[in-house]
Amino acid sequence: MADTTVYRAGTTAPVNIAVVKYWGKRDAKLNLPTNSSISVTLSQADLRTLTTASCSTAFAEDSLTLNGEPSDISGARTQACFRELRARRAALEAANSSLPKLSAMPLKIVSENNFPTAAGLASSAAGFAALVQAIANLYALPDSPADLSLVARQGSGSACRSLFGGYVAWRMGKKADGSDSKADLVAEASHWPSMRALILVASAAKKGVSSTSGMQQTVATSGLFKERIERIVPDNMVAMEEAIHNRDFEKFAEVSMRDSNSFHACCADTYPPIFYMNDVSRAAIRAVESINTKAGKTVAAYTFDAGPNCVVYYLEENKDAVLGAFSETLGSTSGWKAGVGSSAGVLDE
Ligand code: 2P0
Repeated sequence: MADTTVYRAGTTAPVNIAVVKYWGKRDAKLNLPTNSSISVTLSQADLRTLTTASCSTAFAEDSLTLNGEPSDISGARTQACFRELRARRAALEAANSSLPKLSAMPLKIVSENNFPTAAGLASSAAGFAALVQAIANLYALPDSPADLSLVARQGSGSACRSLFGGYVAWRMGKKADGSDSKADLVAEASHWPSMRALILVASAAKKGVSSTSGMQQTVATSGLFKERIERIVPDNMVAMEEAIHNRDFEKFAEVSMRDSNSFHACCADTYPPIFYMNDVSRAAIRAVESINTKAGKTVAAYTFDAGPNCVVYYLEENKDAVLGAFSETLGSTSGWKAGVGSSAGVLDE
């Protein structure tokens, strides 16, 4: 009788928010960036994707269910992840004939976010990181998080950073095949445990210009962007790593805010221009500036991705000054508070 066993494994993966931003691809097919980036991984207690991967000869075809809805898997990025992971499993099976041939079975992936996908909170980063880690667990791959980051990167660039917790760098690499464009750990979350993130939802609407197409337009048309990738980001990478190593919040904050401003300036310099921030976003910037002025030092840092929502980094010891000010000025804006957390957690194997 045919073996119709269902093999299953699950995992969770966290959201990450960049403090030196990825914006621009030098190779769109392999998802190779024009610059390196650094992010902070948020606590999974607050924001995470939970994914279960199973495979069986009883399944008709590969499938993905996202927040209860069937999702298209025919896209080149999802296909690249499936193909890479199957090839790694097939190599194990070739070396050990007693292993079940999971690589030949259809995959069923079920994925859920514990936050609204529509809120524009880097869901593709947690989503692809969880998908890759769940299948790697199912296939019992020996690959390290850095090895798996090469696969997750092909799903979504920022996903490669969600395979690690804490403070994470994605090194752009130099090779044309992308084999050196992967993530590594700058510091564990425990290195700087008082770091917190406040997420202010300025709009839960889906963003107007997707990151993938927005960054392509910036690369093609912005003159400012050249300055960003040649000078600004390399300097910010060095300064940010130093700030993290030294737990220097003032430096961390200044580089975060300057890098976010530089990224959004390049968006405005794109032709036609791209605007991700709105009036609520700009009010959040002014609120952060007034908190810092009142404190007499930098205790809060804003950063914005490809949408209007604001992430404010602060240290636990300054929470009253930061959270108090936001509830006064932006009383009606919804948000989350998050700690800095660990990376993909294995649920079962
Ligand atoms: C980042 N963003 O570093 C930057 C900051 C948005 C602004 O990574 O095309 O969804 O899937 O590789 O990863 C958003 O880009 O783009 C992003 P793809 P992705 O977090």
